[in-house]
Amino acid sequence: MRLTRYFLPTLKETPNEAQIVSHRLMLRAGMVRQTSAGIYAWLPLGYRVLRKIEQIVREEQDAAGAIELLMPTIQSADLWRQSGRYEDYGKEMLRIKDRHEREMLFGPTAEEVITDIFKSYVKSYRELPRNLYNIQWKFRDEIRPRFGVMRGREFLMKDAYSFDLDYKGARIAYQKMFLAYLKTFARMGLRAIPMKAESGPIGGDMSHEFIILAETGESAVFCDKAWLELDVLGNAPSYQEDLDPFFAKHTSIYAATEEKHDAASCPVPADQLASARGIEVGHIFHFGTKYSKPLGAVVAGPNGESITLEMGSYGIGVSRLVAAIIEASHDDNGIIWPESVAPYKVGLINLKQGDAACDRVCEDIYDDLLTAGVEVLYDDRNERPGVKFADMDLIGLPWHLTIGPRGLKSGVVELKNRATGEKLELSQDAALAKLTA
Ligand code: 5CA
Repeated sequence: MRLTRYFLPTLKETPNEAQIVSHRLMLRAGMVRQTSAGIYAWLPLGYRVLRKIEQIVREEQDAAGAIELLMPTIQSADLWRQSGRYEDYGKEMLRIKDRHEREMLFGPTAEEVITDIFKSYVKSYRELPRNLYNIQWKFRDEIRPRFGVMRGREFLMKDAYSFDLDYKGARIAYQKMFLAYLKTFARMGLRAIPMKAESGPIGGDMSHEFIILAETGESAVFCDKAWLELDVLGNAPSYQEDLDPFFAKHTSIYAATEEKHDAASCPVPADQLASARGIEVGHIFHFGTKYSKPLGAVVAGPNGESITLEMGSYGIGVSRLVAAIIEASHDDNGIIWPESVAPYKVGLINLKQGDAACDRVCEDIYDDLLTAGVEVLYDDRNERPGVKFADMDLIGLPWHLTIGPRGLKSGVVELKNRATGEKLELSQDAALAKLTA
């Protein structure tokens, strides 16, 4: 993409409504624009990152055996009356009436809808287990939307729902998602710690929040310092294996959210306990028959008996992750994208637009990168080098390839690694080889 034809409205000034670094950087890097309180338009650069994150989430859900579908954003109030949650959900639910005065709502989550779909088709234990997920916009009328997309009112969530015949099966489904979450967040360069958590309005008896430690996190969390060094996926099992040992290991190292932590009964000695703030990027729940029972989701068992389905649900805050990754990976100059979610891999900087040699080399490199399938953003603007460097650091692409008249005279271009700051002077061919490897 050529910057002169792109839509990248970067800001020099720090917007004063933004209180945390990820929100400031997302606004400055032209990634999102607030259109109403807690509701954001995703501008082109931000949307690319959102889609990359969504794709990693999708691949790991698929690998764990979950099946993707798509449910609507607008739901009928009737189903929520059947589960008993319509009144309980309170003001966080955005309630809507259609032209026939029918009560509808913008879904804050989808346990009722998926249970209703599943029970309409699945009648026998032979069709179990199943795990169905979708990646869809949710709406929660948060009393205090803040920190940009970190706590929005409209946000993108991956929500998966497992259906099993008994507790044993449901536990395996839960463990699969537990492992899938650790893999998902690791691919984004994040260390997410699973912490014992309250299950809140979703309900249930077993629940873990996946938390990224960050000073700006909304909740206080406590964990054994062992978590900070643990090679989480070092000996990760495959999904076909017995996941009990892996699950037991990772749930035995202490980690709890504030609501679950009790200083008096905490098994970890004070000098081994890390107390920090955290961002919740995922939350998994086992809740048994909480929804299947009132909604009548039953199957025929091996002897023809009627069995109420065991369920769990598994959420990931896809849009929140964009901000969480920035909280975990930035410096004073801007964002530092891990390569797996970067909007473009390479930023190509022409230091002297209009100079015949610089233009020619840049055009050649740009074409070669595109041909090799490398995502590249070419700064072909007629701007001062300082402006170009500052913008490129701000938007945080992993590699910056700079072409200037002085370097060209000695046959070199400069390749900078955004994360380490390391700069290499290389021949054009060597730089290309490194970026296309
Ligand atoms: N039905 C369950 C799991 S499918 C559920 O709704 N879980 S949840 O309430 O914990 O939400 C799942 C994830 O969505 C959270 O872990 C969080 O990362 C994200 N999330 C929740 N509320 C918001 C919000 N207001 N803004 C951005 N992300 C949010």
